[in-house]
Amino acid sequence: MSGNEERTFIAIKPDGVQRGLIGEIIKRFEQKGFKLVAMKLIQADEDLMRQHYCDLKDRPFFPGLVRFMSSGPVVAMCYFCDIFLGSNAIDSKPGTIRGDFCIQVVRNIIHGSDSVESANTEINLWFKPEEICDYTKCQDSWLNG
Ligand code: IDP
Ligand code: MG
Repeated sequence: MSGNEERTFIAIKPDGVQRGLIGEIIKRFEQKGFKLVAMKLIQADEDLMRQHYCDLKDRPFFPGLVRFMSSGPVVAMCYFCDIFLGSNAIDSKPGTIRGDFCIQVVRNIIHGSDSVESANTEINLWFKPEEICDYTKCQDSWLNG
């Protein structure tokens, strides 16, 4: 068991794309050694965002969140990665993506699945099976002793 056997869904939100942070964010996942298996730049429509955030549909900020998330392109990605993002921008520690790059709760640059179950739901929502690559990374044997 390498410790990062689970798939997770990560999205760079419209504010991260507009602020030119795509490379900076991908760099962090890359240098950590996580395996990227799918990636696309996509302009999501409101329907997709309503489904993506369906757990939050009764929250007062839901309509604004759906509008924000469909206001520009997002970078959708799937990684083998055992971390889940868990805190809002205000509580995020320096060194984390939110801690380093944002100061507010809505425009917080990045989405990450919060559990294995939500990751699977989100990956199926954003990607077709044929968009997910199956390959071996040569660094696996160096990272997982
Ligand atoms: P998470 O992204 O840290 O998992 P969630 O509670 O799942 O946070 O909320 C999803 C997204 O909804 C947040 O990333 C943020 O963009 C937005 N959001 C969360 N709480 C609020 C709020 O109180 N007001 C406005 N937007 C919010
Ligand atoms: Mg969440």
